[in-house]
Amino acid sequence: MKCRVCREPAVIDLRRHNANFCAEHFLRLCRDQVSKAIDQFAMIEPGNRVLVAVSGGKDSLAVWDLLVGLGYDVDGLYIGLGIAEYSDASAEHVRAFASARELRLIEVDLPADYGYDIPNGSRAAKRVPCSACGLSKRHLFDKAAVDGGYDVLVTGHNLDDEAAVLFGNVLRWQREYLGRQYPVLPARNGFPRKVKPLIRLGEREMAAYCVLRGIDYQVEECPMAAGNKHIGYKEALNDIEVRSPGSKHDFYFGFLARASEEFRREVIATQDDVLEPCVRCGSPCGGDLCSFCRLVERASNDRSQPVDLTTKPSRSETGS
Ligand code: Q46
Ligand code: ZN
Ligand code: ZN
Repeated sequence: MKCRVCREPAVIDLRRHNANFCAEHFLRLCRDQVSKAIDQFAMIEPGNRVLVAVSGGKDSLAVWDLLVGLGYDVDGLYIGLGIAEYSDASAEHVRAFASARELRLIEVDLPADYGYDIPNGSRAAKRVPCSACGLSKRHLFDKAAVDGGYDVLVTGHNLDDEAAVLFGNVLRWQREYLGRQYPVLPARNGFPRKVKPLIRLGEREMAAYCVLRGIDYQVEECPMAAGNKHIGYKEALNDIEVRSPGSKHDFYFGFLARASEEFRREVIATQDDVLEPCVRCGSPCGGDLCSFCRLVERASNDRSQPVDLTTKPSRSETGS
C-alpha cells in the first residue's frame, strides 16, 4: 500500500477517494478539505474572530487544531453538561489540548452556573436528554459568541454526522429541518454565523487525524446517546458505504447541490424576524421567556420538589 502522492508506504486507505496516503499527505489532505469547505461556502472571512465549540471528542479538537494550523484566530468553548464521569473526562481532554498549545479556552458549567445537569434538566423539562442538551448548548454557544464578540461559531460536525442527519430528515420529509441543514447559517438577530468546516471529512478520517497529530481525545461516547436514532442512521449509512464507497458524500453533497435551496427558500419565507428579547436573558425569542430560561426554571422548580423515589422515569425521559 503506497501513498498516492509520494509512493512512500501509506498509513491509511480512503476508499471514497480510491487512494492511500502517508501521514504527511493524509494530514495535508485534511487541511485541503477544510480549506475547500471554507472557501466553497464562504465560512470564515479574513480577520474574523472564531469560536469553536469543543466537546473533548475527536471532531471538535481536530477542527480546532486544523483551523489554528490554517492561521485562523480561534478560541475554544467547552460546556460542562454534568453527565457524571463522561463530562469530567471530556473536560480534562479539552483543557489538556488547550494548555499544551496555549490556546484560549472559555468554560461554562451547567451545574455550577445554571443549577442543573442534563440528566436532571431533561427529566424536569420532560424532554429526552439530547433535546435538553441540544437546546442548552445552542443557547450557551450563542451567548458565549455574543458576549465574546466573535464573528463565527464553528462546530465539529463531520460528513458522517451531516449525512446521518440528512437521512433522518429525508426519511420523514421534515421540510423545515431540511431547510435548516446547511454548512453555513448566516448571522441573524445579533448572533454569529455558524459553520461546519469538517463536512468534507468522515469520522474515520478525523480519528486518524487525531492519532497522527497526537491529539488525545475522549473516546467514550456520551452515555445518554444510547439508543438514539442518529446512531442507527449512521450504522445504516456505514453498511451502504462499505458496499458502495462514496455514497455518504454523494448523498449529502447531492442534497446541497440539487435540493437544499428549495427547502431553504421555504424556511427564509416563514422566518419570524420580529423576535422579542427574552424577559430574563435578553435572547431573541418568540414569547416572553426563551426555551432555555424555561428549562432553567423547570429544573429549579423540580429541585425544590421532594424526590419521589417510587416514580420510575418514563421511556421518553430516558431517551431510549
Ligand atoms: S452530549 Fe448531549 Fe450529545 Fe450526550 S446528551 Fe445527547 S446531545 S449524546 S452530541
Ligand atoms: Zn505521501
Ligand atoms: Zn432567556
